[in-house]
Amino acid sequence: MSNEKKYLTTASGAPVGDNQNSITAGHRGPTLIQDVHLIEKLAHFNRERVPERVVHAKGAGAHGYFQVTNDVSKYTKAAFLSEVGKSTPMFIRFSTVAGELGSADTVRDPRGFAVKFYTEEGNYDLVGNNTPIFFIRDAIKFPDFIHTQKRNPHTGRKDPNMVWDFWSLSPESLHQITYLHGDRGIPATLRHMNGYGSHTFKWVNAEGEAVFVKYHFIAEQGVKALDPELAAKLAGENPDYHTEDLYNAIDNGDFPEWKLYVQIMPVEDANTYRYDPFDVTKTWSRKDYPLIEVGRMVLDRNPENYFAEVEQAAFSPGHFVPGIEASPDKMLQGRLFAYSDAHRYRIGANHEALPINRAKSEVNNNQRDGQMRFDGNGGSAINYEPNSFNGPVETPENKTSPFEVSGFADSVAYDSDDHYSQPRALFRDVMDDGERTRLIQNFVDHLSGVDYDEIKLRQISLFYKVDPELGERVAEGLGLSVPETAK
Ligand code: HDE
Repeated sequence: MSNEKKYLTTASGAPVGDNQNSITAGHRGPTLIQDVHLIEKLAHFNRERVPERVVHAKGAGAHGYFQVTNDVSKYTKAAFLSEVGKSTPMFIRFSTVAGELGSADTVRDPRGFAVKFYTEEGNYDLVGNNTPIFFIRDAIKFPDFIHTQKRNPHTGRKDPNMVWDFWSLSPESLHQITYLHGDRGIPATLRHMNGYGSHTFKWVNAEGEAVFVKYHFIAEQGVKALDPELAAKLAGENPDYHTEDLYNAIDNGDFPEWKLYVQIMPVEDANTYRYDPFDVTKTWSRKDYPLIEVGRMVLDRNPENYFAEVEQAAFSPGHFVPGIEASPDKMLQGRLFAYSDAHRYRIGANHEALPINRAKSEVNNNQRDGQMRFDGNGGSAINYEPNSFNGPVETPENKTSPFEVSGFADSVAYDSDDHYSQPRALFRDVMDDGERTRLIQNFVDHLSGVDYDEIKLRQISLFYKVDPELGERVAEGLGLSVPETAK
């Protein structure tokens, strides 16, 4: 604690004479409206909350650095990846998905894994999860999907009927729900889980040559699950268990670390690969596209102020830097709009100027004014382009790389509906007997909350298509039989 004496003031800096007693007319008279200190305190208090994130509302953040450990400059011209040993400051926010601010950390849910790299070419945001895939693969379904994860509009309570009605009618969700109901669905801590970009992105090198990439952050601490019973107990006793663990680890100098790898796919493979590489419900086999090391991410500093740094952090998948670009993944495309739109609504038109979001490289543009413009607003500089007054100009070498498109504008479904082979491989080849048994129990526990056999049987039929053993064992656990139509 600093021992320098500080004095209370109003928000406008005037010294406060009495912070214990409102000003009243006489000893027992009514409070006077001229007690501007009282009025200011109560009025600001009413305005302390900004809208919470509509998803990923509960989160924990930390500062750190990213250091390049392998030369990937033949794939990307991104400056922060340009040489081994180069270090870039970053900020990460971990989060759950469905719960409101203040909800429990230790729930079965994907975890947000949002990284902001403050690079010399502006901020690069990699806004992923701790799962390499997602439930759906077209942005147009996202509001519907999230409605089923939130509260029933009639009862105001979470409702497994909505969750499983949607999932049993959306077979593309099978891979992610199998992953989610396995051991990785409730991480032991935020330190003991991997992170993924999930989508396919594009890297472009200095010669303009492109490749497709998928990102993998592999925890140096290893991956550990939390026992579901302990998780439920902690959800009641300490809803901030994961947040507390991360803070204490960093405070104690036990800095968590992840190795970043990428899978690289040549552009020409995209048309022939056995899975649509832009379908975020599918992974790329590491046998086909092995992991290539890129660097290491170390978290070594806790936020000073939770609201200023964690609540106001604004990540967007649209924050690219030269050498890193979007792929046609329809979920990614939708997110390119949604995130900054959410921030404009939540924390204002000038959210990028907030300290936690401000680029550490020079920001020059003609965006002016708007609420809370506290950063000088461009000073006396002109605010248009082209101009004759030496204003900032474009740099054509940083144009997005051109790519070919074909066909008609249309509402197009994905070509493939093989939603079974990848969860099958997860169930048969990745999980051992113990995890398979825990998976089936977790499915049975979750589906037991559903009131309609029609929904349960539809989901059992999908599990049966993944693997007859999975379908049979979940049906048995629910006291039902696999429908003949599924066999
Ligand atoms: Fe998000 N997502 N998302 N999401 N998401 C948000 O942004 C959205 C998706 C993820 O710590 C929102 O600031 C759409 C996939 C993380 O601040 C919102 C779609 C993945 C975070 C939003 C998706 C994510 C968010 C909520 C379907 C993993 C927290 C408020 C196209 C690859 C970031 C906000 C943080 C937050 C939109 C799907 C991860 C509403 C439209 C897939 C980690 O903008």
